[in-house]
Amino acid sequence: MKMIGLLLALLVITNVLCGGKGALVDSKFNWVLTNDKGDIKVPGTTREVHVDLLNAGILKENPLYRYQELNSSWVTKLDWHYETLPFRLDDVDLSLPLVLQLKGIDTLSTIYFNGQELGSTKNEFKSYSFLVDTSNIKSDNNVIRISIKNPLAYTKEKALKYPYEVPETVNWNIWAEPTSRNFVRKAGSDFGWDWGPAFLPLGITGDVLLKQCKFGCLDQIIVNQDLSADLKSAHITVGVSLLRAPAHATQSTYSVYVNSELVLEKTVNLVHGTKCGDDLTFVTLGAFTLDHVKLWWPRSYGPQHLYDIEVKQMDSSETMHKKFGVRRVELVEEAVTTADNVDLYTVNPTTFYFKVNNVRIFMKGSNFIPIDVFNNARVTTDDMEYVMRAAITANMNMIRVWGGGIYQPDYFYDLADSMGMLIWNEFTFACSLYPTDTGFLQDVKEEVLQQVARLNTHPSIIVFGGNNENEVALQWFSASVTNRDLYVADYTKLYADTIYPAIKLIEPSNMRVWIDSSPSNGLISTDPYAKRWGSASTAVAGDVHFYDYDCNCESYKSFPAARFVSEFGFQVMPSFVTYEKYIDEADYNPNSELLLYRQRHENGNIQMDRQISLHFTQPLNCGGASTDKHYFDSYLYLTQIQQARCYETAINWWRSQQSEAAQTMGILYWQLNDIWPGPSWSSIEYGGRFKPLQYTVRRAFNNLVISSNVDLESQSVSFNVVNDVQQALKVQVTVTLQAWSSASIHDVVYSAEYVVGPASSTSVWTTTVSDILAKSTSCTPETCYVKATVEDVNHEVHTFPYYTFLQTMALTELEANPKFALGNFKEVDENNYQFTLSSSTAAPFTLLELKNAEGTEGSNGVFGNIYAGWFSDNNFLAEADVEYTLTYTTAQRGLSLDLFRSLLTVRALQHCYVCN
Ligand code: BMA
Repeated sequence: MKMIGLLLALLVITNVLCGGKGALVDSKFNWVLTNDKGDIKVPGTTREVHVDLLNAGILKENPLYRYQELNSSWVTKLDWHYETLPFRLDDVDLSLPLVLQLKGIDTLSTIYFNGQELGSTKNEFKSYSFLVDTSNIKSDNNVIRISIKNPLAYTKEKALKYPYEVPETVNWNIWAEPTSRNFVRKAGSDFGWDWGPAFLPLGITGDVLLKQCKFGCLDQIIVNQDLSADLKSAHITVGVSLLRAPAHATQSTYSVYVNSELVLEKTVNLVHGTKCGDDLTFVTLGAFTLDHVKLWWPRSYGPQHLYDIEVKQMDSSETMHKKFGVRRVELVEEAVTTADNVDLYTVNPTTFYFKVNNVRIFMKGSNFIPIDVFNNARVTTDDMEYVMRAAITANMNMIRVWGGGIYQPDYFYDLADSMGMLIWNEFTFACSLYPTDTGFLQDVKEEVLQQVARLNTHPSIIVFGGNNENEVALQWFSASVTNRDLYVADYTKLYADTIYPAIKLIEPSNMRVWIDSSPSNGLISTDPYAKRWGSASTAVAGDVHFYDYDCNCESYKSFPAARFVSEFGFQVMPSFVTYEKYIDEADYNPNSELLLYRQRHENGNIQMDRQISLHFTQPLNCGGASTDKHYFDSYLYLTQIQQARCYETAINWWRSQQSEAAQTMGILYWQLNDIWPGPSWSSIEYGGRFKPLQYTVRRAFNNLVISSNVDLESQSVSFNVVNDVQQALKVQVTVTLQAWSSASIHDVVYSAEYVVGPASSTSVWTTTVSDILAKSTSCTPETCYVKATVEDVNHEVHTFPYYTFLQTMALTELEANPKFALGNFKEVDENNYQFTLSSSTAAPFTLLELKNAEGTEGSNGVFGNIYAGWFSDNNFLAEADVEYTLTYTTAQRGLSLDLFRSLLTVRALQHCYVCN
C-alpha cells in the first residue's frame, strides 16, 4: 500500500531522507537499544532485542546453535529501551493534532515523546496511536523512546490475580514453563511449542510514523462484495478506516476509483463511523455495481484477476491504493442422507467442503507456522516467496495460517493473491483457554477490527478461523473438565460474542467463511449460530485433527474417516546436513543430552523410533561409538523417509475417499515449515531444504494420481485413481510386478482403460497380496515390488508412477549397496540445473542432497542460503538401469553449476546398512 499524501504531514525529520510531504516512515529513524541498568548500549538497527544484541556481539553465538536458547534467556527477563537519535521536526502545523502511530510493538511497552509519557501498549497484534503534545515539540532534538517490559513477569502476575485458573498447554520442555502465555496478546509460539524454542522476542515490529491529518489519516480501504449467483456482476460496498478522525462533526468528500475509473463520490459525516478504541473510525463511503466481473480463481482453476481500488480524500488529496479480487466462497455443510455412521453429536451428518465460484474444490495443503524465532527482524519477502513457491511445487492449493503464531505481513497475503493460494487464516489463539475479563475482550475486539480491516481485500483468504484447538482443549485440562460450563461460557464470550461480531462489523457481507475452532464438529445452523459441541472429532461433520503415534502409520486402516483433515502428522528429526551446522560431534546421537533437550514433544523420540522399528531395520553403527556419524546420519534419514511413508499412506487414503461415503474434501498436513532446526512435523527444514516428505507430497497431491491403500496385516490392496481436473479424463492404468534384484523380471498384473470423472476418486482394482503374486511366476512379497502408472491418454496431465510394497522394508530382500551414476550436468538457465541419475540396482528412497560448503552462508533471511531450492523429483524409487533426467531449481544466485555439482550427493535406503 502506498500513501501519496500532500495534505498531511508537513514535517521534516533531519536524519530522514524524506523528500516532499507525507507520512514519515520509521525505517529511517535511527534507533539505539539500551537496557535498564544502562550498561548495554548498542545500535537498534533491527529493532529486535536479541538480533541487535547479536549484531553488536553481546550475544556471541548463533542463537539456534546448541543451548543458545537457554544461554540467552536472560535477555527477555530484562526491560529494554529503544530510543531514536534526536531528530528535527520542522513545519508542524500547530492547528492540527500530531499523531504518533506505532504499527506493531512486541509487546508490553510505554511510549515517550521528548520525555513525556504518551501511553502504553500491550497487544502485539494491534497498531497504536498517540497524540503528541504539540507544546512539547522542538524543532530539533526530538526523541521517541519505547520502553519494553519482560512479558513473563506480566503474564504470571495476570494469571495469579485472575479469579480462577485459565489453563494452557505445558510439558514442552522449555525453560519458561509455565508461561501463562494466554494472558498476553503475543504470539503463542514465542513462548515455545512442541516444535520450537522459547526466545520470547521483544521489539518494534511495525512502522513508527508521525502524521498530521485534518480529516483523519486514511488507514485502510475496506471492500465488501456480493457476487450475483451467475457470477457476472458484483455489488461492491467501499469503506475506509481513518486514523484519529476529528472528534467533532466534520464532513469530508471521497472519490473511489476502480482501475482508474471513477465509481463513487461521496461526502460523509465522519463522526458516524464505528469507533475502534480512540484511534480508528470506520466509515462506509457507498456502493457501486461491478459488471462483467473478472473473477479471482484459486490456482489451477482459473486466473487470479485483481482490481486496483483507489480512495482519494478530496479535501486533503490524500490517496490510498489496494488490490481486491472478486470471488464467491462457501463452506457447504448440508445434510447427508446416507446412513453413514451416526454418533452422539451428529444426529444429522453433514458435509464439510468448500466451493469457490460455485466449484467444489478438494483442498490440498499444509499448516504454516512462523518462519523464524525472530520473525520480524529476519524474515524477508524472498523467504515468503520461497515458502509459497515450495507449497505450489508440492501441488498445494491451501495454506492454513495456524493460530499459535502471528498474523502474517501484507506481503504474505499479496503473494497468496497473485499465486492463487487459498488461505485459512486463524486469529492468534491456540491450544489454550483464555481470560475473558472486560479489558481483555475489548482489546481482542480492537485487534480483530484492525486485522480484519487490514486483511479484508485479500481474495486468497477464504476462511477466518477463531482459534486452533481451543474447543477440544476444553477436554484437556482438569479444571475445564470438572467445571465445563464455566469454560464453555468463556469460550462463547470470546469467539461467538466478541470475535465473530467484530468481523461482521467490518465484513457484513459474505466475504469468507467463519470457523470458530479447528477442529470442530461444524454447525447445526448459521442463523441462529448453533454449534455441535462435544468431542470435536467426528467423522461425519466438521474437520478433524488426527494424531496417533502408536498406530501403524503405513496401514491406511490407521487413518479415520473424515470430511476434512485440517491437521495430521508425525514428528521426525532434521536431516544431518541441516542439523550439523547447529550441533557438535558430541551430540551425534538421537538420545544425546542436546538432542533430547531440543526434543519439545513429549515422548517424541520414542514415537519416532516406534514407527521405524515397525517398518525398517535400524542402521549400522560403523565405528562403534555412541556418536557414530554413519549411524546418526542414517537414523535421521530413516526418520524422514518413515515420515514420508506415513503421510503418503494417509494422503492417498483420504484422497481416495472423496467420492466414497466419507466424502473427504480436504487434507492440510501438519506442518509446512520450521521455526528452528529441531525435531518437528515439517516438510521444509529451517534454512530451506526439503525433507523427503515435501517430494512425496508433490506426487501425492498431483492433480491426477494412482495410489494404493494397503494393509499388510489383512493383505488387502486396492488401487485408486483420483482426478482433480474439472473434466473427465480417459486414462490407461497399468500395474506391474517387478523384482528388486533384476530389471528384466517384470510382469504386467493389471491393465485397463478408464474414464475417470471430473473432481472425483475412482476405485480401479481391489485385490490381495496373494492375488497380485499369483500373476507372476517368480515373485514373493520380499523379492518384488509393485509399480502402478496412470497415463492421461491425451497426454495433457503429467503423472508420477506409484510404488506399492508387499512387505515391510525390514523384510524386503534388497540388493546391497546400489551404485549411482550422476552425469550430463547442464545449466538450463540461471536458476535451473539439469543432470541425469541412474542406479545399478533398484534403490528405494533415493535421496539427492546438497552437502554444506564452507563460506556459503547467506545472511539474507531464513532461506537466503545456497541450499534453498528443490529437485524436480526426489525420495523416489530409482529403478535399476533407468536413466532419470532431473532438474534442480535454485532459489539463490550464489549457487553456480560447478558448486552445485560438487555439493550434490545421493543415497538410498541400502546405504544405511553399508559402512564405507
Ligand atoms: C497440533 C497443532 C500444534 C502442534 C501439533 C503437533 O496440536 O495445532 O499445536 O504443534 O499438533 O503436536
